[in-house]
Order: sequence, then structure tokens, then C-alpha cells
Amino acid sequence: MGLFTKSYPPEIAPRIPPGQRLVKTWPVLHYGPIPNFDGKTWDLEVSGLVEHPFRLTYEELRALPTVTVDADMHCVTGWTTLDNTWEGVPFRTILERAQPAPEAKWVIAECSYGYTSELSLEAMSDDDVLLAWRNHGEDLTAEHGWPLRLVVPKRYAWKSAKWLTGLRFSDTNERGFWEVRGYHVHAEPFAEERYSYQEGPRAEFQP
Ligand SMILES: Nc1nc2c(c(=O)[nH]1)N[C@H]1C(S)=C(S)[C@@H](COP(=O)(O)O)O[C@H]1N2
Ligand SMILES: [Mo]
Repeated sequence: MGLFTKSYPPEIAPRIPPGQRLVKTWPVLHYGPIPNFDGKTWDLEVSGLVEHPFRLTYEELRALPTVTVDADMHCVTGWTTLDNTWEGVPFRTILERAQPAPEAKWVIAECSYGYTSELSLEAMSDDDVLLAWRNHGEDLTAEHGWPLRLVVPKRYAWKSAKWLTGLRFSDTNERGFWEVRGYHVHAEPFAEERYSYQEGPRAEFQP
């Protein structure tokens, strides 16, 4: 047992990725201001390399069939929370409607004030990826991403973009806000893929 290693009960331990610590509260973490929400002007734009680009008004978004997903959350700064219950629309619903072109390999999440994050279309296509507006049965607060955030449970939390306004499909690995600042494209917590220098020459990470 290292000096800085905390031990967890056996049912919890396998859920804490290397270098992470469990916290009981839900921290707020982001760069920049929290946007105001106006349901009359808000929309979500699905664009890029898709057969059917479209926009959803707030009303249209909320009329889509919803799912509930239980997920743990891992911030690259070291905190982990367990058993978050999210509610929203599966990313796969967006995918089915948009019909990505065969060249589309990447999805860029676009947010208010220019924050972006990117992931491979493959990672985004997992059945637990959703566009969420509720957590533990309550509407998200503004600071946690209201009216809409992406949730990608199996990746570090900077991929779970708050204040989502667009999803753009691309054939190019376009690094997002943190990815251009030295963070990993793939970002799997259990593989501890924190930094871009760990990406190496793997072809899938090249632009
Ligand atoms: N738009 C936007 N989304 C963002 C961020 C941000 O700076 N801007 N920070 C990310 C990071 S680093 C983390 S850890 C999570 C934190 O989400 P929370 O504040 O709801 O805990 O939001 C992610 N989503
Ligand atoms: Mo984070």
C-alpha cells in the first residue's frame, strides 16, 4: 500500500480507476462561464458528415424517447463519483436519425462559449452514451450543464461536455478544448489514458 493510496472495500475497489479517489459530493468543474438558457432560441445542431443534418428545438429534444443510465464519473484531476443516474436521449437516437457518412470517424461535441470535446464515433456509439438533462431524478443545475450535457460514462469526464449545442461528425481527428492542451483523445480511465503523449504513433490517433 503506497503512501497516497487509499484502500476501498472489495465491492468498490474494482470501480475506482488507477490514480483516482472516491468523493461523496459532486464537484463542479469547467472552464469559463455558465451560459444562460432560453428555451425559445435554444437548439441542438447535428451537422458534418451525415446524410441527414438536422436541428432540434428544445421542445423537439424533450419529445424524444428517454433512457436512464447508471454511470460512474471520473475526472482526470482525480475525483471519482459512483452510481450517477442520468436521464436523457441515447446518442444512438441521434445517430440513427443523422445517418453518418461512411467517412465519418469522429464526433465533436460543441458547447456554449466554444468548449469542444472529441471522441471516435466508435466510442460514442456505445449504448451507455447519452444526452442528459436529469441526474438522480432531478433536473441538472445550470452549473452541471443545464439544459443539456453529453455523458460518456466510459471516458474521463472532460468528454462529458456540458451545455451541449452541437454534434458534428468528421473524418478528421479534430482535437477538442482539452485534447489540444495535452489531454488524450481516447481517454479511458481504467487504462489511465490521461495525456496526449501516451497516445504514441497509433494510427487511430493521427489527424
Ligand atoms: N462545456 C464544458 N463542459 C465540460 C467542461 C467545461 O469546461 N466546459 N469541463 C469538463 C470536465 S473537465 C469535467 S470533470 C466535467 C465536470 O462535470 P460536473 O461539473 O457536472 O461535475 O465537465 C466536463 N464538461
Ligand atoms: Mo475534469
